[in-house]
Amino acid sequence: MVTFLPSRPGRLADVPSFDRGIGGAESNVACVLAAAGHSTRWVSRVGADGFGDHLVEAIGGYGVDVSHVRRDPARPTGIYFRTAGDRATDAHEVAYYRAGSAASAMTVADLDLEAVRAGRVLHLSGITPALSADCLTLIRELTAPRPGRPLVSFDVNHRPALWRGPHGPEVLLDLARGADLVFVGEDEAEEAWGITGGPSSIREALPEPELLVVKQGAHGAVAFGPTAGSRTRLPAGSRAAGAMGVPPLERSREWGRVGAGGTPSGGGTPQAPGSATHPRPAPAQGTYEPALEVDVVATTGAGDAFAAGFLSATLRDLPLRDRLRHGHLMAAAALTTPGDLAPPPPRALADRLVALGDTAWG
Ligand code: KDG
Repeated sequence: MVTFLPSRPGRLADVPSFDRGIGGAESNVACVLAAAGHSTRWVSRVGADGFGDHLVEAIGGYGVDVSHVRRDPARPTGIYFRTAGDRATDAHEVAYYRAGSAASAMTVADLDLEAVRAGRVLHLSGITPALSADCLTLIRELTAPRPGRPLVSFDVNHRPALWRGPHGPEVLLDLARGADLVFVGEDEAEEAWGITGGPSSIREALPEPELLVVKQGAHGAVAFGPTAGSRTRLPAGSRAAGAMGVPPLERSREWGRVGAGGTPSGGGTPQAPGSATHPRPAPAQGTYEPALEVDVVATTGAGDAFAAGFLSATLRDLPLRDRLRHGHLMAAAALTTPGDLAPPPPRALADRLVALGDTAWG
């Protein structure tokens, strides 16, 4: 979607002019991944209008394959306006103009699903199913079990303003259960699903995905790797598939660090599942990494950048801790620009920053 960024702070009613930018959660992820050197494709639907031209050209300009984006002559491209966030609370206003937009008319029948499923990772968000009943059906189809499907990544992206139809955000929990990798904010889990009690409670409610990342805003993020009961549905032969298991020793050590940082938990030494001497391991254990401290200009797009950094590191088989660090690095770049997108640090620099170690990150 096209985004309009305010020329100055203030209420929507008072801002006199806006600058055009590009946004949309999934295309943001595709752009950051492309800028980080990955081959990406964005599959969507935009109007046959000037805004649609702009999106296709700008997103294509990042190196994203836009050849499967459909143009809809009957419906407009979705747009939205937002105000600058309050520095302390990040409270801002958003005005969506996307009801009846081209993207809201996407259906299972008219998207090229082969093109959608062609990559090693398929990234979806909880925004699309909120757009229309057809879009909800589409995301249900893409998160349904299917042999040989790509790693399905799902960012919950709860947008309260969009849930106006018969369904509420509780459907996002079902959709998340069908994914292999889920990103969710601790605040989103509470607002959308009423889950309180932090990352472990969210993991308890969502044990199915192989990987779960719980974001804690400016504090950091916790990643949960495979548990005894989780499915393994990663594509055979994929480099990413081999990377999903995190050595128990590392998880144990990392969990100790979380405890030291103030998130109390049992933890303990993980044991082999199922045997008499080794009862099933304790429920999910997480790997915590603190976020980077930056002077925030705007938070929009930071979650997408975080997801892109985590996915980039996942595609490169890096350990969970480094995936989180790559996520935080990309998010820091997005947080320090007014628009949704910021050029990510070059890969070699990102790798060096991630390797700096606990002193730099603690
Ligand atoms: O994550 C950033 C997005 O929220 C923004 O670009 C707009 O996709 C968007 C939405 O629907 O909120």
